[in-house]
Amino acid sequence: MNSKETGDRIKIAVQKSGRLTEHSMDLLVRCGLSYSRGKDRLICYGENMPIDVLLVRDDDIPDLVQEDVCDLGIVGLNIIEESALALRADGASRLFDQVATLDFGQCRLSFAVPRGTPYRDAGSLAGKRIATSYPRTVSDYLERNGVDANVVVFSGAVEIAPSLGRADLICDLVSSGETLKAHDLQEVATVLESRAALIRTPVELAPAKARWVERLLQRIEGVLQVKESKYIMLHAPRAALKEITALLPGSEAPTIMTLEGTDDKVAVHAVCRENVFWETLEQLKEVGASSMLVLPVEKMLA
Ligand code: PRT
Ligand code: ZN
Repeated sequence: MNSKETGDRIKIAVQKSGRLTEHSMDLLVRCGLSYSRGKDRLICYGENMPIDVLLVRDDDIPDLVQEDVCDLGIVGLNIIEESALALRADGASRLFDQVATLDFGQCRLSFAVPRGTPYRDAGSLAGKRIATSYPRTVSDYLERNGVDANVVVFSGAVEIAPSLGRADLICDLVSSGETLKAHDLQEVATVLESRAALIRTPVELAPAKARWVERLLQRIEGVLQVKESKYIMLHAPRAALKEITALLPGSEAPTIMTLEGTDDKVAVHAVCRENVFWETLEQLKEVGASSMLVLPVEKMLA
């Protein structure tokens, strides 16, 4: 086991309890991390890698990374953008680096008006009271569009602001749109498309730590690629090779092997970086492929 001297270990800030928690921990486990939880349940100690996970509120993650309390953090782009604007406004000389976007936590920060309220473009926001938990991102959007409006800060339950008479419209996170619908609100414009992302400290890491961060980043990239990837094997007439390889979704340079005892047929093996659907197999069959096998990919390292 690695030493648990905190200085040598990588600290990753992850949301303690919320929409990103399970996905974030699952990602780290897929990267090979096994861990035990500390007594206070606020730290997960990596057992097979020098990596510990600090469980915190998502809003605190950018600051923890920017201040180099944590080396890495997993948090939504919505929070990253709001924090970056705050840090810049405070004159911070260094932010944090965004090193990867991840495949969970997808949502968008959108304006929504009470159903039936006319809305044409950003100009329609002029003079309006806008309730939001993202005041800096919204103000920045208004400024970029040359619109003057009043931003009213709500820390939660933003969607009830119009019915309480506290705002004319809202700017909040939307994923399925059900919450807006339930409050008779209509999405009219998107300010930011968001998903979870990995950020890292602006401070240079000690070489041993830097190597582990690099390894982790490579593994994350592998995990993201693997989810959609398939390994396909088939037999193909040599004459149809061009057509067949063109049909393989997202594959680079397939391996072509001769088949014992035939001159006109070859075996094709390829990694497809996209899902392989029945329709693709049917099209492959039409141009002469046979003996097709599609297998899931478990791990991938470029
Ligand atoms: O306690 P802590 O501060 O850590 O958690 P939190 O309550 O601030 O965050 P949490 O767990 O709700 O969300 C964490 C992150 O998940 C957000 O910062 C986003 O990056 C991402 N995310 C993805 C979402 C949503 N989808 C989402 N739908 N965050 C919030 N919502 C809310 C939204 O605010 C609205 O109330 O869900 C409602 C809308 O959902 P739909 O499906 O009805 O449109
Ligand atoms: Zn939060």
